[in-house]
Amino acid sequence: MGTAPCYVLGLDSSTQSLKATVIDEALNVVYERTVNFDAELPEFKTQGGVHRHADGVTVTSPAILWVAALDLLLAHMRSDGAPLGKIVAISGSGQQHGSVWLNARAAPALHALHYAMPLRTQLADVFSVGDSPIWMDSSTGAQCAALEKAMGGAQRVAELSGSRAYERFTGNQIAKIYQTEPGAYAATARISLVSSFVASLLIGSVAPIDAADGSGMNVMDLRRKQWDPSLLKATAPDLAAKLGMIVPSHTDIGLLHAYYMRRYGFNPACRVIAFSGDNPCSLAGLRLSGAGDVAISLGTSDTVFGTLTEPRPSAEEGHVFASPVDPAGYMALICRKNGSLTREHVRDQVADRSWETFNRLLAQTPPGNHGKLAIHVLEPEITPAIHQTGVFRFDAADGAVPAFTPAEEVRAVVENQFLSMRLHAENLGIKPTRLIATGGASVNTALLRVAADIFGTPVFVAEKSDSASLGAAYRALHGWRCREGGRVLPFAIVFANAVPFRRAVDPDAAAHGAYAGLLPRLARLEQRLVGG
Ligand code: XUL
Repeated sequence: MGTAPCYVLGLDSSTQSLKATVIDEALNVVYERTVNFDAELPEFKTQGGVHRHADGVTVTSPAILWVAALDLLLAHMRSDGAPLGKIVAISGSGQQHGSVWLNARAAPALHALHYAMPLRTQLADVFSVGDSPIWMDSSTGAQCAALEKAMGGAQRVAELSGSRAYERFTGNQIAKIYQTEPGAYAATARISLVSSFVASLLIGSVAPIDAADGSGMNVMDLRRKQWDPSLLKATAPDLAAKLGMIVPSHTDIGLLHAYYMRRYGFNPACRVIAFSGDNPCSLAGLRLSGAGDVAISLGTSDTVFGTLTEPRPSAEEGHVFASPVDPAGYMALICRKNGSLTREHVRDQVADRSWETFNRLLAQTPPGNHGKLAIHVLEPEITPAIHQTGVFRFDAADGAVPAFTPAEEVRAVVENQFLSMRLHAENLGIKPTRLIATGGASVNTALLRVAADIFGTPVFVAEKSDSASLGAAYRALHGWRCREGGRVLPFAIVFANAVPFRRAVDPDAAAHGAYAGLLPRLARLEQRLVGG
């Protein structure tokens, strides 16, 4: 990057917060700062960054919250003395699937941003739907069924788009809004993803959607990386124009708008690289290097993902997305909605709200929990597709039981999560030889030990547990280097000198053996609950 010190910025717009990570050319993190939505923007009255609606299945976030959070974060950065004037490129990560609905006022308002007024004032009236549906929403069962019917079945939708119809996928959310709020749909000029929306704020025009995040919509042809006309037609009318272009994830999408130079002191030459989804950005941040390297991300959602060369999407479960780092590659992903919040719920119920107590209780029971299994469904689950909420506990003979001891309960929730991840990852052809753990809960070695024993592989951890935001910064560097080089460079050049991951836990062979019999049992028990 030349001789003067230069930096790149990764912005991570997650469900609960907006985070900035600034790295230097040697990949050192030189600055980090997070705005927590509930705590720092209480006027939006979110819980965990979202509004859960009374029907139990609709989950939204106010789009203007993300606008307000960006100004707040940048103001913090400026007063912290972050090196804003030396940032040469910005990229970002967004929670996947969420949609931002823009009316005809949006494009001119973005273009005309004036540094003397906050974004939220200037963009207050640019939304045709103010409450953005997000990934936790599971209210579109009817639209999913209709899409699969119109296309000739779930396998056809999966073959084309990489996933069968999923409730949180943006196309099905779009179909619902078209059907239930036709006036709002008609008043919509553009529909962005959370990722491309935050990018739009930066460049001052409606940003294109990148192919990796576009794969989470059920309307993109996964192989051609273009909107598929038949999927669009089965979703809502006039959709192609509302969605705009799809670009490769490393694309330079424009210069940072003058608003940010005048208001915050950013570099006038700062470029913006296409934003992508949080799981694709995590894949970049974890530098997954081909067969056998599989990531487990333990955050609000728990996800398992790895790279793929040949997409084989399944009508049963899981997703195939375009790769965010290799225009010819793919990634496979499984998402479980009952992740950290569920672990925290059990901690609060039986472990005195303390992770220390939680881990001590976990150590009191043996791997396999004497055959006791539980399926915690505090939120309607994505994988497996269990809609009825509750905690379903079973004894060693598969009989339903009302309660476990605290030690059994703690082990049951953790073992269920990792057993289910392994079961569904195997169904999708993901077979790790090493796991790389990330996300907030990846700092808990007791949890990682259970993961190592269940998968039978060592677990590695990155120095930073937040790979989405770091991955966004790596992608900024990659996109910037591709632009400077005038061609697509291999992503690996970015992290050639990165610090290797730390081997955190090795599997115990006897413990691994104890889990062999539990997998088919869990598969049967899940099937009893699926669809209900
Ligand atoms: C992935 C998914 C979640 C969100 C979390 O398909 O729905 O992991 O991306 O932000």
